[in-house]
Amino acid sequence: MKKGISIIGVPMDLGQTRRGVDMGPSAIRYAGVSERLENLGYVVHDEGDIRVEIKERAQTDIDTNLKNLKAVAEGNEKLSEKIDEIIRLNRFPLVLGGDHSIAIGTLAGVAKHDGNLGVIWYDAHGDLNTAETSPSGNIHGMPLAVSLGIGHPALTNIGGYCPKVKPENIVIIGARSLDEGERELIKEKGIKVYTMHEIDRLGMTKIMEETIAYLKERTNSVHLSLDLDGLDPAEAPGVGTPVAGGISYRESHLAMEMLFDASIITSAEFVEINPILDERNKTAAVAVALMSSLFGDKLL
Ligand code: B3U
Ligand code: MN
Ligand code: MN
Repeated sequence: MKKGISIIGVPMDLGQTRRGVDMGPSAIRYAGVSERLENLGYVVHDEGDIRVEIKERAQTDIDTNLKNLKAVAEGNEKLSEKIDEIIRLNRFPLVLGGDHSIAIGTLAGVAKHDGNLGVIWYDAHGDLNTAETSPSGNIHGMPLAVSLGIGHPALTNIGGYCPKVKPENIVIIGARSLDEGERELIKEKGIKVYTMHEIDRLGMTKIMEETIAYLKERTNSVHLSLDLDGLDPAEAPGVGTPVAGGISYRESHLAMEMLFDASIITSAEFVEINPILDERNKTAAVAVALMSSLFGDKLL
């Protein structure tokens, strides 16, 4: 793994409707992210936050059902430029969300440097909706579709090119809430998905062995997009759309440790932490603990 890590906060709450997820970056910093990574021997550069419009000023666009489209697109454009700059400096981009709509900007910045990028989408949801299939109009339910080039052009063209990711280079882990249109897209595009059913049947060790082998075979760099609602709400309660029956804290640590051992991850983001809905910053602490495993913290 690269020795230099750049932390970028994205206080984005415009991709969904619950208040508080914009405070995620602050909560993760408070939980000690920089210190934890420095203690592992990394040089950590905290780049501060990307400027995102506040909800009170972000107007919902009239010609679309996509909520706050303009402001979400603007924030993501800035994020993609920042990510591009960090990769040019040969540092590892570690993005702190913010709602999951920020993956649009992260991937736009990262995929500019690798047209064959792999993606691990650790999430209860598929985030594969479009304006047509979305039950909510919330852009945080769409970033993976957008990265495949499917969706509103104001989003799919961020970074000045489209698409960002190939369907066969994506692995979704932890899915247990998929909308009808998302299921169809998964089948149509042949996206690899490990639902909770497969995790229960095969165990996390096998899931990660398969995921790593699959991505190693076809890609040279892999982005980890980790939505905290992939975990069980009992262990990560501070999320806007909790779904029961999720991945455990221990399974998640195991997954992160195996990713470190495989040395395939070249960028990462941790999203959807909502301190207002959290219990004493528990979910931010979980996120920092998982980051620490991803960057090589070992028990012995
Ligand atoms: N699939 C639903 C719900 C949802 C997606 N992502 C989250 N929730 N966090 C939607 O609105 O697209
Ligand atoms: Mn998500
Ligand atoms: Mn989710």
